[in-house]
Amino acid sequence: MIFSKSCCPHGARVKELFSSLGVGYNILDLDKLEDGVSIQEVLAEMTNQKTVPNIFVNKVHVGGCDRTFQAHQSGLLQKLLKEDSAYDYDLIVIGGGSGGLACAKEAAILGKKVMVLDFVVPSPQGTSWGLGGTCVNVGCIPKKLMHQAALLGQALKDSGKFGWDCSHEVKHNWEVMVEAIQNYISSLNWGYRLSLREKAVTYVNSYAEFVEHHTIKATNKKGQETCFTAAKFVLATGERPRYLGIQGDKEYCITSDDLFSLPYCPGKTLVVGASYVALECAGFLAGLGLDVTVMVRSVVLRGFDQDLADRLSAYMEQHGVTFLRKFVPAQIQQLEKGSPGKLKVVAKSTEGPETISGVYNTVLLAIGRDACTRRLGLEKIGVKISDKDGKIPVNDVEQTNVSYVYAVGDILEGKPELTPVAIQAGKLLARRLFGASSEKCDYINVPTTIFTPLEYGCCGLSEEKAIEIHKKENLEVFHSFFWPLEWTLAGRENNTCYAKIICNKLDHDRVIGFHVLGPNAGEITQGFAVAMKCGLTKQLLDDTVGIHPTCGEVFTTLDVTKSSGLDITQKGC
Ligand code: FAD
Ligand code: NA7
Repeated sequence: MIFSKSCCPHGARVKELFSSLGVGYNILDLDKLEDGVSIQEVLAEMTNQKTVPNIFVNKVHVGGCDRTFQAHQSGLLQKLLKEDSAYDYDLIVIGGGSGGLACAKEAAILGKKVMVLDFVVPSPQGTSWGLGGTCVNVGCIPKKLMHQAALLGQALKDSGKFGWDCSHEVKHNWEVMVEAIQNYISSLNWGYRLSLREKAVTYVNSYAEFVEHHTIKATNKKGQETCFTAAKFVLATGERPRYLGIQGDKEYCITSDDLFSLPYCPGKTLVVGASYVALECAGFLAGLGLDVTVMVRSVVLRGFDQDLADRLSAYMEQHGVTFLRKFVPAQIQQLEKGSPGKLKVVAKSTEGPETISGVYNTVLLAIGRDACTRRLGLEKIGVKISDKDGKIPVNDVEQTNVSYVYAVGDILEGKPELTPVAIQAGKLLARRLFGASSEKCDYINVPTTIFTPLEYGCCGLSEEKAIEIHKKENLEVFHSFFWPLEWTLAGRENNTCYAKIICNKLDHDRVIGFHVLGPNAGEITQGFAVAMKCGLTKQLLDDTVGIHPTCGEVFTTLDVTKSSGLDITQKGC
């Protein structure tokens, strides 16, 4: 099927090519049709190609004139012409993490022939892992379990007041914790393989890169190469930790890729970076009793509500974590080898000539993550990536600028980097591609929680962002401290846990920002995120009867506005 225009010389070349191959074709000259312009618009939407000729063979979009000739040269066109499915697979997914697996499984459920390739390039420290991607192996799962280990330590401290006799020495054993966590992760890796097999998804443990249109080369651990073709591709390759690019960093520092399987206790640790991965790791390491310092380049938790970020870092500081603000490492030197060894870190101020140095057993870099898109051969097929950070721009149906290539998860430009987002996007993409669905992934009001010693849950806008979008005079902010009942008896501090909502006065006091700092913030935030999706207003919160005694009930009784300046400190219980 050739969509062209009567005067188009490229269309004429394609016609000649098909004639020379003895292939019959249909042609639609859009300039001769009344609705030609709208057909061209629809084609542009479907294929991301605005120009003609626009060629389809056996329902598969081939592209324009050049692409058709390239396909002819590579033999792909002949394959496409021969049979309905000229490709080895209907769908190849590159990356077996949260987004990739969800997409692959859903496509297989919808009856498609699917392949997933997943390959973990070992970290500079040599750490690698199994199927499942970041979340399962080196992200959410081990992180939350280590957070739990730290919370149990806190619970042990509290338990005396509840009558438990814990007077004998209680010690934490890093090796036991790591072994248990790694065993659990292995069971998840196995479960993923099994579920792919059950759904007849072909899993290949190889590194994938494009070599030409519709074709990837898969290279396994032994260096053996195999090529596979597919009608459609989904990129879900995720991100890997960034390094500082200074002397000694790759040699001596670890990242979150190494921490969760570290075979020895890291000891006195410097965490570089102040975003959520940094604070979470610093939080549980301190909770396990280690001496922890966080080196902050500018602000804590950039992009999050700074009011909550400050309260959170103040709490961590009061609970033993040292914050070195406005410093960046300049040099890392090894003083002693060992498990752990000793490292000297020289750091320079971001505000002046001052330098400082410190000795640590471990330096953990948590300074951001780079999208794994630069070694995928995307330039060979013309998929655009951002020059700045390698992220992939997609339209609202996760389609890249190359019509048969889609992308989901952490590699997307401007989207939240969270497991449930990647899963939702992957699943819905498969349903749109291969099912009857047109449902798109909703990236608005995605809730999240930072699992620091005092958890921080949020949904919607930070106060700063809300002011930027809606202007301060159109907002009402309600806030309150709260004192979890469990903390009272345990003698833990009042006026620390905090709740805040931001309401849009111009829209029925709609809740556009939800923030909570306290125990189980993730559990609390999840439910309120549903309410926000349903259009939660301040009135609806006031009309809701709370559950007593819980932390979440504070949101049903918020009556102090920030603008009133009234004191929110609590005097008693
Ligand atoms: P990934 O899960 O990273 O999967 C990508 C896979 O593709 C990897 O296995 C990779 O090795 C593979 N791959 C890459 N290139 C190729 C190639 N060329 N060929 C074959 N395979 C390839 N999110 C939350 O929602 N909650 C949390 O609590 C949370 N905690 C986190 C804690 C940490 C320390 C980190 C680092 C992340 C955390 N995240 C959390 C984020 C979450 O892990 C990611 O958002 C999620 O894993 C992204 O999924 P993905 O499918 O985009 O990529
Ligand atoms: P982020 O969210 O990109 O944050 C990076 C942090 O590291 C942030 O505090 C940065 O400070 C700091 N940073 C960045 N570069 C440096 C250098 N060179 N020196 C010192 N400090 C630096 O990364 P995360 O790893 O926390 O999380 C990335 C995603 O992974 C996240 O969205 C999760 O979904 C999982 P800045 O504020 O820029 O000054």
